Amino acid sequence: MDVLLYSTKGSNSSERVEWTLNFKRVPYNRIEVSSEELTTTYLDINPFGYVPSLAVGGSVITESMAIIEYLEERFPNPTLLGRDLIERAHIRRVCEYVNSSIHSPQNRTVLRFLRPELDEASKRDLRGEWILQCLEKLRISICIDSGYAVGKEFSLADIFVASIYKKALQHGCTESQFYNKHLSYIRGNRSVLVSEP
Ligand SMILES: N[C@@H](CCC(=O)N[C@@H](CS)C(=O)NCC(=O)O)C(=O)O
Repeated sequence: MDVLLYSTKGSNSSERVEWTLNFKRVPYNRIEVSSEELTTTYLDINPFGYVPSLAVGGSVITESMAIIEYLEERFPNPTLLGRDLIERAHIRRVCEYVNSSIHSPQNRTVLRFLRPELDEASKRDLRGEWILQCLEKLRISICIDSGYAVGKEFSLADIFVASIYKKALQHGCTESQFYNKHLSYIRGNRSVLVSEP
């Protein structure tokens, strides 16, 4: 089965999918989409103009959450969605918060539309501040039973949290002791470390 991942360098949503594919050891080819292609030819693949997209079995799946849920169901071992219903709900809660509440408002396209007056440096600062402010709220309800975000095993919650934290650092934010600790903890697991994009 051929799996193609459309991605761009530095894309946070694509990193989640890539990490999931690597962790589950699904072979795939990565196609780099240029910023020019994003607004032209790539619209034939994903009319939203966003990466990632996953081409598999003659279909194209878009939206990182939908892609990841597909991968979890298609390749259930090793699982990234916890061991019981409650754990799964908590993992999805964290993923949704990162995907919808943290990532979406700071998306480049959204800022370009809502804050066209800002220069690139100001947008970068704003994006970083927003991510860290939200992560601060998330902090109190994760890493309770272990160093992993939810429960005692590596899950999608860790992938979403670690990726968005690294994005804040790329925006020049001050490091957080809590999230540095989370990163070190998950990287202590070799399967996690070698699958990190
Ligand atoms: N909800 C989408 C968001 C995807 C998204 O925001 N992708 C960004 C990169 S991380 C993108 O393609 N941005 C292109 C642009 O803003 O022009 C998902 O989860 O897949």
